[in-house]
Parts: sequence; C-alpha cells; structure tokens
Amino acid sequence: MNSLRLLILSTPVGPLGSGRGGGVELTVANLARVMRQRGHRVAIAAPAGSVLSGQPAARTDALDCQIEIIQVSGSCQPTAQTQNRSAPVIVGSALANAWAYARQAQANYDLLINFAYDWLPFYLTPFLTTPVAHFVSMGSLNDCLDEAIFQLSAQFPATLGAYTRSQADTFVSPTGTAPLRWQILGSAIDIAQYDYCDRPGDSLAWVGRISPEKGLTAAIAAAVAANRPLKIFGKLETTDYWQSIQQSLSATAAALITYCGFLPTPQLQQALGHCQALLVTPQWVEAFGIGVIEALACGVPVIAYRRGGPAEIVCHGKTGWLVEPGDRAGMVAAIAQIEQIDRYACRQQAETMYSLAAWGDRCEQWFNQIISGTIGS
Ligand code: HBI
Repeated sequence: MNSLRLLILSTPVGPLGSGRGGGVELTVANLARVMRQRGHRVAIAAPAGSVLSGQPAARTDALDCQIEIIQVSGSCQPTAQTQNRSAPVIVGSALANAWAYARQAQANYDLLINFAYDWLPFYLTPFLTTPVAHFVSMGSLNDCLDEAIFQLSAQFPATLGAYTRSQADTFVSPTGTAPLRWQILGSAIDIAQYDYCDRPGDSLAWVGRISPEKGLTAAIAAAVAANRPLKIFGKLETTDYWQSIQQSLSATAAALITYCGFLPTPQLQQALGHCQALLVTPQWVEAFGIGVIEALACGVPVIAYRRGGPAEIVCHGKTGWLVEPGDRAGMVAAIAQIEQIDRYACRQQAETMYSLAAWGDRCEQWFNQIISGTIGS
C-alpha cells in the first residue's frame, strides 16, 4: 500500500478539542489516527488552540506526536445551522486562512480532506491542483452550500462523502440534472476506549451539542413524563438556550435533570455506561449521531426518533427502540420496556459495525479512488 500525504482541514467553527465542532472533532481525530496507523503522513489544519484531546495518553501519544497540527489564525465560523439565508462572509476567517494554507502547501499533499460545512472549500476545489475529498457533516441546510455541492458533484463525481444514506438524501439535485453521487462512509469510534457496563443505575442519558436542532427539550420532556433522572453530556453551544431550558423546568423536573458538562471520551464513556438508555430526539435529520455508537459500545440501549442517521444505526427491539419523531408517549413506553434490550447485544453491534478498522478501510479505499481518478468512471 503506498503511503499517502494527507491534509485534513477540520471544521472552522472551533478549535479541535473545544467541543464546538461536535461529532466532527471526534471524526477528524479518529481519521487522523487511523490513517497514521496505516503508515500515511497526516497533517490537520484547524483553528488556533486545537489539540488532539480526549484520548488515553498511553495508547495514542506515539501516534499523536506524528500528526502535525497546523494552527490556523482567524475568527471561527458561525455555525451554519444558526445562520439565516443572508449570512455574511466572515472576512479574515479561520476558514479562509485554512484554505489559503491549503493552496500554498497543496503540492506537499496527495489529497486534501475537507470537513468544513461551508461554501468556500466546495467552490475552491476546481481551482486547486491537489484533489479534495469532502466529508459533508450535516444534511442540507442552506441553498448556497447545496448549490456548491451540486456544482462540485457534476465536475468531480463521488468526491462527496456522507455519513448515512438518509443524510445524503436531504440534498435533492435540481430536476433534470444527474442525481448526486455519494460515498456513504458511516462513522466509527475507537471501541477499545469504551468499557462495556452491564450494571447500570436508573438514569437516562442525552449526549450532544446543546443547541436547538439537537432536540434536548424533547428528551427532557420524555424523561420527566417517565419520571426518570436524565444526565446531559455535551458542549453548551449557546448559554441562553440552556438558560431558557432551565427556566422552563418545574421544580420536580429540575430535580430529575443533571447537566454533566462536556467531558473528554474517557470520562464520558465511564458515566454514559452507567445509564439505562440514551435518548436521541433530534429536531432535524441527524447526519449520523456519533453519541449513538458511543452508547452502544458501552452496552447502553438507544431510544431514538425513527429519522436520519440514528434510525439507520439502532436495530429496533434488539439494540434499542425507534419511535416516531415527536411521539413523547412512544418515548415513555420505550423507556418502560428498556430492560427487554440485551445490553451485550448493543456492545456487539458497536464492535462489529462501527470499529475504526472497517471505517478506515472504506475511507482509505475512497481516498485512493479519488487520487487515482478511477472514481466517477
Ligand atoms: N457550521 N458553518 C459551519 N461549518 C461547519 O463546519 C460546521 C457548522 N456547524 C456544525 C458543525 N460544523 C459541526 O458541529 C458538525 O459536527 C456538525
């Protein structure tokens, strides 16, 4: 296998390790390590202050110090899901600076790997001489990125990567044009970092960026209706959103809800593993739901809306329950039946379907196809 020289350009919404990039931060760190383990040379361009954090030092130190992090200056990108249609271009942004670096350094790389959910990298691709693989991290959110993706797909077929089919299907190509070609890559975690727990307490769990589209209020409502404690893990994306949630809680509800903070993987998995079930109630088409496979890896069954990535992961009745979106009574009924799910079956699903090795194979094959130009033929 030839050794590739890879430049990964992370999400510009925040430094790696800050939590502001949500699941992409874990995906970028996992991809860098998996590719390094396979002998490829890896560099990551990410907003200044980035670290490859949250992993047990012993096992990954050697790998991590072989992965160069290029700290990119400039202001972080506002998150696409909070912008309206006339969102301005940010001048002097970390996004623009990252791609200025990519243009200047591209001759040192065989492939650029984009994780920014922003118009610019898609628009710039034809101007660059080094090929670009685009990991699209969310479903369709705005017209300008949709348009850039349609243009790119026509010129560079199958350089678009998505986590799941339902995420890819949210991008509907204009009538009369060829359907978009996607590489459906799924995602993965380092299973060895997650401990199987078969003795849970009585608490439910919720994991994710704490912002409206993730649907935390629906999970709280279900836990309160079921009269079960709920532990919340994740980055407070906007404090006023969290405050509005807290103000809306009755005293009884507030007594059930605990915010546990944004924890690095070792601490998160330790606390998550002791929960009865993970509640997944996104208000949008969740592209994947990396928290879902983290819970499964710990033996924690998942109760999720039947929509988007989580619905493609959870095996209904075997590793959790799927409930119609918005159906609070259905969530409460599923919570009452959670003991019917075999926790070890959850662990086994994570081990067989979401290991880094299988995902690394898919990514490596895709990268080689793009570089050799055999893709899209
Ligand atoms: N918004 N503009 C923009 N660019 C991103 O790369 C981006 C985002 N919002 C969320 C996000 N990335 C990550 O949290 C992904 O994990 C979804």
